[in-house]
Amino acid sequence: MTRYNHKTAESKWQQTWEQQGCFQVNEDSAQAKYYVLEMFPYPSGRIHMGHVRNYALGDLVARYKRARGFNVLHPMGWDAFGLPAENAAIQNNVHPAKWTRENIASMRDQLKSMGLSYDWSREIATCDPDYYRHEQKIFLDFLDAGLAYRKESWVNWDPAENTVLANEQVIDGKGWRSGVAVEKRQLSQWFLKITDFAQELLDGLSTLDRWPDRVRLMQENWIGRSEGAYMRFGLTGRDDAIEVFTTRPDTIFGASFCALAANHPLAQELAQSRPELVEFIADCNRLGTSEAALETAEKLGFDTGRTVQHPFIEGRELPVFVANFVLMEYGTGAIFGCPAHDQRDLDFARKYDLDVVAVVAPKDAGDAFSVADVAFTDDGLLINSTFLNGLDVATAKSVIIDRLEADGVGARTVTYRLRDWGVSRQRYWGCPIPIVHCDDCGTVKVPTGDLPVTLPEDVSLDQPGNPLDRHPTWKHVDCPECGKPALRETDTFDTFFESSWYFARFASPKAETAFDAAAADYWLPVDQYIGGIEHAVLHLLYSRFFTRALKKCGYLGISEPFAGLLTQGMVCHTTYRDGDGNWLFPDDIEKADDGTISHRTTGQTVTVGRSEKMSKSKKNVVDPAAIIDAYGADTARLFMLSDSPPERDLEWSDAGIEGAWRYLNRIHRMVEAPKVPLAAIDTPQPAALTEASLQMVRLIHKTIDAVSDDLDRFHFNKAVARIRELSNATDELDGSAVDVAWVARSGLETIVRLLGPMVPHLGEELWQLLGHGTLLVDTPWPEADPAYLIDDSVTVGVQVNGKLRGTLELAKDCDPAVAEAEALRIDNVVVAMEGKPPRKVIVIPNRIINVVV
Ligand code: ANZ
Ligand code: ZN
Repeated sequence: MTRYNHKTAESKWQQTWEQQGCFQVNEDSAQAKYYVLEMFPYPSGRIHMGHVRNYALGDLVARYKRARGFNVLHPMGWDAFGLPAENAAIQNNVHPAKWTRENIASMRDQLKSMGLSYDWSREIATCDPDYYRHEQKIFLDFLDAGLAYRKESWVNWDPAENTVLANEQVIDGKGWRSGVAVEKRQLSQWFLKITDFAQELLDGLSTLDRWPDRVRLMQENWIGRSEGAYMRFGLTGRDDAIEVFTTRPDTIFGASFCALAANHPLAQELAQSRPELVEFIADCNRLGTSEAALETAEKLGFDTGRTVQHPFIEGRELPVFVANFVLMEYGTGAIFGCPAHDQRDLDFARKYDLDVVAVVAPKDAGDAFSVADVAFTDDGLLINSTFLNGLDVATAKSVIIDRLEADGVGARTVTYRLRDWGVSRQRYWGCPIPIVHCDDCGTVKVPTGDLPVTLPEDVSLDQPGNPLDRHPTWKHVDCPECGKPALRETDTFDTFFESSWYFARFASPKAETAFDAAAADYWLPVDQYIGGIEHAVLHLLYSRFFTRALKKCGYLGISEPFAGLLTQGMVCHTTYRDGDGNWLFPDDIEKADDGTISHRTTGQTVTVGRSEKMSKSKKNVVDPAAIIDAYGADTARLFMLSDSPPERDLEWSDAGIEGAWRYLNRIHRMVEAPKVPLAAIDTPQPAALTEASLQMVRLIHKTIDAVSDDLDRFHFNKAVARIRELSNATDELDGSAVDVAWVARSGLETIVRLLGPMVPHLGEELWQLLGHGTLLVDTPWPEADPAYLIDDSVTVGVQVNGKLRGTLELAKDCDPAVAEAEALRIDNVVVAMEGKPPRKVIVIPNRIINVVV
């Protein structure tokens, strides 16, 4: 008996698949398509366990669907622009392009060692001019369609990375990568009009029934639709007014102040005569523009000394503040505050000693209701509000808005939290924005014939600021319109630009235009997208927007890019620290027999921390390459699938890997050296089976049925468990009867076919050992015969010449021939027949069997 050698077997089958072009696909209108996509990786240099999990999941889906007869598109590529390449360039003095290319090459090798069923002929790298030239054209088309524009705006500035960040990239007031507090700056930036699609993006969520609810809810919150009203408050002593946006116009009679954003035009105007206000505004601008930053900061206001008139209370004046918690980018950049019914306003009112008048009271509280430290934000009945008194909140809202509209001081409106997407980045390693700035002609589009605008190779990245701007010659060009000297746009696109359309490029990765229409029509949308929950908002929302924008520009015919979405959980591992608090690698740790854990080389005691997402910074990582080397890709893949459901976190354990490895070796042994003789290939099922064999046939069909169902629902861990049960039952078969031999082969073949999409190399190896000359990847998925899925069994009495001699457990409605055969095997029956042959056997299905001798 030879031990399964994963090293030779895995590379052998990888080569076979590649030579035979097994995973290269073309459009075929006669065959149903299925497009499986895993979120493409950033080429950081090496794959990590998160990648392994992601691709093991995707590959299982791809291979399963392929076995089920679909024409499966399963491509892979590289999200190759971005900051790490620039940082590496600075640290290691290597060009970002070279660094990226080399990383791609080694990661491609690693992915290939996993035996993933990619159509490598479709590989793309977003840093390739052949990719980004299409993106430049798309941008110019967006400009023509009014979906891109340039605007002076306040931006989130990351002082560590020297670049602008999108709101989505500011987390708790800090840069998503740098972790440094974000500042506000005013810059001229390119924006994409995602807000044009706010309602569509919201409505579209309800059609995505194969997306996790959690992701849909996150997108809904991000889009943040609010129904409310605009309302004008006339400035005392002036002709103009402050316009506010409110979702609670019903609380107008409780208004006790108005507040402006720091960058509101009126605040700016008033600051001209108030130096302290200039300072206050500057303080506000040091905070990021993100809501999170504002939420956590102390609420501060500056009393401008100005007042506005209450629209419904004659002679009532409200003070006007500039406040750090009012966003310029939301609503109108101004609010009215009603302290009794908004906690933020209440805190503010207590701090600046403003009125707190309750105007909504709980149903049974009555007019005397008042608010102390906690704002009342629930539904109730209006009080202290003249014509609104006694109404509930919803009715009061609609009555007051009608009144605002009738009086011409306001209007019903809907606002969205979603902001337009600022795509300009002051970086080198990104796609150049194809624009020229001319003193005479303004912003001029680079003519399509001149695309792509490529990056210069000779750059210095070791100084702060934008390397393209510093480059001595690159930006100097003649204006495409008037021919005079002009300047290129030196910003590059946010790298989320590239990832917003790559999935569609995969349909026709070599097309001369961004998309070949026929190919895109055939392959899109992606049927199953798989990736991390960290992309729930940014990447997925941008891609949904892009798909709609591309449709509007005539590129694509669909609105939603991803019909199904699976968000995989993280791969976690216990953390360890030494006595000085330094993180330790799992490999640094030694476990004694009594369970104590110490440092392998120093012998120091080690503190065991909780299990967390594997991350380099905490060193709780296991290198996939080492695992694949020691145990094989199949073992790593099986472990990734078997321990928890895909959307949950997975706890890495050596025991788990060992368990997967042992199981695969056992299966190999079962096929290579079967305990019972196997029937020849393609032997038809014997007409009569013993009850034991029949039970086994039932188990086989039930396993096929259940595993198929599990795979359809992504219950991969359950599927693995069922295949293991079938393996146990098959391993227990005993004897050399014809039906046992038949059942043994059937069991093994079924196990191999069901395991194939999970452990494809071993699958091929075993398929061959079982005597097949075909490839397992080309073998259709097994079909469950419904006849064997019936579960109920019945107890049937067995008589000899009318006298009860025994009972049988039989499947309900089982074949009478089977019932008869079983009956004649019962010892008591054989004795009662006294060696005579049966003259007649009467089978009354599910009830009784009478043997007449
Ligand atoms: C008066 C009021 C009374 C409000 C009350 C709330 C409760 P959502 O639901 O998130 O859309 N607001 C409006 N514009 C703002 C801005 N630019 N910066 C900060 N806050 C702003 O929130 C809408 C509410 O947030 C609005 O309704 C407004 O305060 C405030 F008892 O108006 B409300
Ligand atoms: Zn010009």
